[in-house]
Amino acid sequence: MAEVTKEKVKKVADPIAASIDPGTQELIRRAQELEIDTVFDRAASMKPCNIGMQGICCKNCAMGPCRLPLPKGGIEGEDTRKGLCGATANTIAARNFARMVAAGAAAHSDHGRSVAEVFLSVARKETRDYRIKDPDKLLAIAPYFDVATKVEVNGEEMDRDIDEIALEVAEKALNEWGKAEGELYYAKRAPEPLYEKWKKSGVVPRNIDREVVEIMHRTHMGVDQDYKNIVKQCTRASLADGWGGSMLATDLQDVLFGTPYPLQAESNMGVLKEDHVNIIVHGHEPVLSEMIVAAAQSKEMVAYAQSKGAKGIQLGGICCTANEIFQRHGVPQAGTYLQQELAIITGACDAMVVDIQCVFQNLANVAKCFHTKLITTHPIAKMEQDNVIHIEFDEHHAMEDATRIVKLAIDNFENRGSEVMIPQYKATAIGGFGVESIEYHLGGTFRGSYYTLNDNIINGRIRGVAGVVGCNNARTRHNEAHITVVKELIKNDVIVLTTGCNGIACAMEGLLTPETAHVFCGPGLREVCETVGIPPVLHLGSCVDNSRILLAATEVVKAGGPWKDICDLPAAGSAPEWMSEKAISIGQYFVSSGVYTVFGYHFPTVGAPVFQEYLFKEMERLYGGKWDFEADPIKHARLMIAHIDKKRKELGIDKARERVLMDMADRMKLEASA
Ligand code: BF8
Repeated sequence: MAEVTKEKVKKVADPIAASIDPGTQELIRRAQELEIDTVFDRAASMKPCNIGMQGICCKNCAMGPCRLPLPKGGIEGEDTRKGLCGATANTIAARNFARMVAAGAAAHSDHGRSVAEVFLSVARKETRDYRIKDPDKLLAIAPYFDVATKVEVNGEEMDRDIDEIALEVAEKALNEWGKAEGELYYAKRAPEPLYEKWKKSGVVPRNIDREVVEIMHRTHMGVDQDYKNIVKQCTRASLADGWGGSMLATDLQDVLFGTPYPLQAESNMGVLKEDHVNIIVHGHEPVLSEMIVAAAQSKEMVAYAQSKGAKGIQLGGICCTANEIFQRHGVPQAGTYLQQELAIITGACDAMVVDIQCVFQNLANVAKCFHTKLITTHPIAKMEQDNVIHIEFDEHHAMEDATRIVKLAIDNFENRGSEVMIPQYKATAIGGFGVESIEYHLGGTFRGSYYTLNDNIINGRIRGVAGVVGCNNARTRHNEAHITVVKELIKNDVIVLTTGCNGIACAMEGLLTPETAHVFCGPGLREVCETVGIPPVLHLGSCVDNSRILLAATEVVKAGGPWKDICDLPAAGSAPEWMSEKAISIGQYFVSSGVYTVFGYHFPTVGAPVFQEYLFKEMERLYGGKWDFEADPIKHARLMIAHIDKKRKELGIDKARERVLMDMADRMKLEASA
């Protein structure tokens, strides 16, 4: 078996050192028994390039690559390193960093564009397979596009026709990618002081595509050679992602597929069932996965599966598609980014359907060793291996495509080999939180507002708010930093908002349940969670849904308190195991929105200390947020807590917190002296 891959693997991974999850460890071991290499083994046998990872290799022209390693013992005096053209280490690292922002912003925003195109088809009634599921959300976002929701008829104000509103919003939304004049509509959703800072610095995005293109131009050989000016464009492009492409993706997905509200599901590979047809949906755009869910749940397909000897159809998600179908339908998450090959190694995956982003090409090699049908669906994301089936997904006949894919999986059930090994690990998880549901949960229909959250931040029961997000990285132990950072935060009364693979990691670990509050939280956060009935770790969706974190922070600002802007809040961001260029774009828009943001694993600018200092210190003067890096997860969380405490002190709410933390002995002393 697997002769293709067997030869190449020099070393194999130690399963225990590779992941904290026992199910993942079992499957790594299983793959090794079958002599099929996985990302964990490849990480053990191939080391990263030390110069490239420090951001100081320039390959932007054919005179290079120019490599500018740091001198042994560091830089004393002037940094004289330069490439053939004279580009300094700062310029090279800034260009590389900027290109990561551009790629990340492009990925999120192109995803958003696809959703906007489907939305326009729906508004034009060109497809019957999708429809507007949440008209209230449409009415809520329409004003941001200057689209009227009321009309005057005979002097009376009436509700405007919803189809008309949809069409106007769809056209204006799609225009955000390439409009010739003006600025992004959503920039004004930010708190006013933040918008004013962007305006003053000249970084309000003009349109989404232009900001990405401009990074590519500026970082071409011989253009922008001032790292501060390059970072300025990083900010503008990243804002076009966070407050543009990603936010539009989230909003339009909510309009089309429904705004998530809390629901319960399960997480980890144990959700697969030996006696069911198992279909893994992997990638990012819910435009595909929504239809697969609908097809797999249809009576006809279930009956067809039963006619082939299966008890039913089990869907499972990997990566952000997992988050999308989890938050809207309660479809279980099979695993994170690093578990994608392992889903096939179970031997129980009848089909894996992928679209865009975070998909390993090695899936095709692993699928060759099993009966699994690997199906690509997106015109921009194909694979060269000949065992991969391409079924192009089109919104005009989406249900037909989805049914074809599900049928293919069902027909493949009988080809399953006898060697099925599904690790029996899974955890219950509550997901589906968002700006709207947090408001509802904390205030109910009677008093739905962010007031309760603000009140508890001010009185210190909630010490602060953290957004912990992002990928896995095969260079670090799978899920270890994610879980350690989150546990340390909630232990110290910091409520966590999670998305992406961190959200799946937390779900697998059982942290997305209200009961977690009792076991892992500090006393203040526990009290709030138990009173309101929410988990201390709130799952807000996929990586494009980091826009929900921006909007939740904006709601906290708007609901009132001693703060005026996001940067004043006792809040911090984190990506403990990042790997994707999208993570860099997210980090940059968090920082440019005023959030202190800590990355784990390593930072891709360490080879250019002056440029890094600019990101880590000086950026704070512009927007109130800054980057930081700490690989050790406990120290990482403590940096975030220290920042939160600093903000509490600046706001004058540190005293309130001390009062809350008094133990019983202190209280008795007080009572005795009264
Ligand atoms: O967009 S967290 S590994 S799945 S990049 Fe990819 Fe990272 Fe996972 Fe989603 Ni986000």
